[in-house]
Amino acid sequence: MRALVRSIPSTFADAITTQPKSAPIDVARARTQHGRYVEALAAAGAEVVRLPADDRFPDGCFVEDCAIVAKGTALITRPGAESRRDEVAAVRDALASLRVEHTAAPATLDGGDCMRVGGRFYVGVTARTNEAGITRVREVFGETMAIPLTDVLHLKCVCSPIADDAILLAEGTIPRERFAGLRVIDVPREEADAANAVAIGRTLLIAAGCPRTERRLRDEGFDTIAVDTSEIRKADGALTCLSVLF
Ligand code: CIR
Repeated sequence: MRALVRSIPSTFADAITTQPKSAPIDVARARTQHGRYVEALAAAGAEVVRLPADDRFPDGCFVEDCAIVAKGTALITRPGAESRRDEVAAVRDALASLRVEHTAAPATLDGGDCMRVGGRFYVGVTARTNEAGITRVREVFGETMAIPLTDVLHLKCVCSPIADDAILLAEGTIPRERFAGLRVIDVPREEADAANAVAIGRTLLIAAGCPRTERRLRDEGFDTIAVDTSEIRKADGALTCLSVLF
């Protein structure tokens, strides 16, 4: 498994965010945390492919939003935030060994809204991803379930796949019936950050500071690596958004 990542630009403090600006982003600290994230990917067994930062794109390290990869195909997205649209070019080039598909206006689509669990696709309808974006996912990958969301940036802020038939889901967010047929592992409200995990085989990168979820996942037979992304969270980022697995 390869993991595409992109370094943190020196303009990262200008990234889009809904967090209070009272605690400004410390770019050096974000870079240190990103470095540890990359180390964790490698420790979990991924071969890391790193794109250089581009200062024109403060949000460019969030590569997940630029491409959805499955079944040997990379669907290049059309990010919902206009300032992020041109981030996709470098990601497209990095994935050129796959079959490449594109997304055109009026569709908007962020990879953070797309969750693949085994062969199933769930896509959040959010401020970033519209119905035409979901139609595009369906055209390229087949059956896709739309999940309307409010008050959430991306679908994968509150849930993420950990196996071909199992997901983590933050308590009190999406009704679990939406995921009929899957094993749903609840993440307690006070550890909601842990709902966004990166699965590399049976190893999970999970947010640091979530001991209950970590214990639960170990009991389920997973290995876990806790990763601190406190500085990256100030730009509304989490763990999945920092890589594209292919
Ligand atoms: C944005 O608002 O687009 C970035 N600041 C955060 C993107 C996070 N991406 C993700 O969760 N997939």
